[in-house]
Amino acid sequence: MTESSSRNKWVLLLTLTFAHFSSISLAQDGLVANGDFETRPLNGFPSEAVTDGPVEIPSWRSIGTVELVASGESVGGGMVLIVPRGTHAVRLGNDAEISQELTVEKGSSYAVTFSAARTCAQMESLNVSVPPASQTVDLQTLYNVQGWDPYSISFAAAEEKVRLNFKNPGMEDDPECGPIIDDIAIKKLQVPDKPKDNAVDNGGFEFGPWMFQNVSLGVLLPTNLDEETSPVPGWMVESTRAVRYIDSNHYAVPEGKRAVELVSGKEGIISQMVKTKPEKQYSLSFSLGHARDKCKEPLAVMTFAGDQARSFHYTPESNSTFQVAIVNFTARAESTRIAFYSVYYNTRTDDMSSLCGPVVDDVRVWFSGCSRNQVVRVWLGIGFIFWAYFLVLG
Ligand SMILES: *[C@@H]1O[C@H](CO)[C@@H](O)[C@H](O)[C@H]1NC(C)=O
Ligand SMILES: *[C@@H]1O[C@H](CO)[C@@H](O)[C@H](O)[C@H]1NC(C)=O
Ligand SMILES: *[C@@H]1O[C@H](CO)[C@@H](O)[C@H](O)[C@H]1NC(C)=O
Ligand SMILES: *[C@@H]1O[C@H](CO)[C@@H](O)[C@H](O)[C@H]1NC(C)=O
Ligand SMILES: [Ca+2]
Repeated sequence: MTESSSRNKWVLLLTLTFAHFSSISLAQDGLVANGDFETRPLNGFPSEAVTDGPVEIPSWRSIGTVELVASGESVGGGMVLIVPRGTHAVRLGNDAEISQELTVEKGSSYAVTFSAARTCAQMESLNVSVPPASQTVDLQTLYNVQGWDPYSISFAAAEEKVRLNFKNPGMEDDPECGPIIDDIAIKKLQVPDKPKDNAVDNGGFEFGPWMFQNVSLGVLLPTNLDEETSPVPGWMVESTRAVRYIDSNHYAVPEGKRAVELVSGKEGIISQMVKTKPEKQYSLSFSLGHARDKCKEPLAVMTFAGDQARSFHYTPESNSTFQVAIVNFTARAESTRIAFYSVYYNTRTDDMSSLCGPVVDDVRVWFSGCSRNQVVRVWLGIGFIFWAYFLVLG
């Protein structure tokens, strides 16, 4: 008795110690170490001009020309640098890269959120990698007039120690060009519960990447083409441009706290493969909304499901910011692709250039083939139980 209880104590102590250590070392949701580049380097920020020579960026390892830049600085051509948030950010020169090792949970998936701006008019891109996974994020399109945007990509952790790497693959003539990055955060992705009455995973978009409370630009989701490691579990972004992940702190969201805004016309498609039975009838419903971000109407969404392709125009009742759209379709296979894109290329009425579009949320697919018969069967069943109960009591 005493022996086993003292052993239990040891087990408890060991467990607590282990939990303590693992909670210290595992990457927490939110900014990574010095993810906002505001930690002062040992020999000061370059803008303070205390010393010459290379500046070590705390918590990061860099290769090539990686510069800490400050807001208000200007580069060649009199262009003023844009620093997404706070005072400092980094600029990656030709072929330069910056990386940080993270301790993560092996087998889990993570989303990385970062802010990026391009400096020159040329095409700029970023290669974001957590080897062996890598993704090139195109910075050519300006999605809003502020000149920068938060983006998110995701990876599945194959090891406990992974290296998060940002590289500028570009080779521009002007060495002062190259993307600026800032505000790098990580979030462990939860696996959403499989809903019973809905074949769509994460249909309300509530599971997704880290979003900064203070940032009102949403988070752009670039093409991922891989449902397994999407920053918005279950969903894929197809086609060449991004869609915007939005929060209810800054946008009108039909359901819960998160939704997507289709900001890239036909070039930003969000889709999911749902399990179906061939030749059966299903219904797809979703909320079609306006983000209340001064987006100029008309707004419309093209919807694909099984044998159906239909467009819906945003025409809400009275003062609602969304409406519910329904498509009935017949499945043709064991899985059916459902997909959405914006029919129009919309911009905001105030600046005429920030990209915006219709909001999609609360996506549901359910078997509707013989709903009437099912209802009758349920009532017959209840009646039978009722009578059986009486017979037993009697
Ligand atoms: C991105 O970087 C990773 C790691 O450095 C590399 O393996 C991958 O080939 C690069 N991808 C592109 C498109 O340059
Ligand atoms: C939000 O902004 C305020 C003031 O600009 C700042 O003090 C605060 O740290 C920011 N919060 C986050 C979560 O970034
Ligand atoms: C519309 O808004 C008005 C005033 O805000 C409110 O009184 C009314 O109930 C709303 N109507 C609907 C249908 O929500
Ligand atoms: C979809 O099918 C249901 C019956 O399963 C029917 O009640 C409904 O009117 C149909 N909706 C549309 C838009 O065709
Ligand atoms: Ca939602």
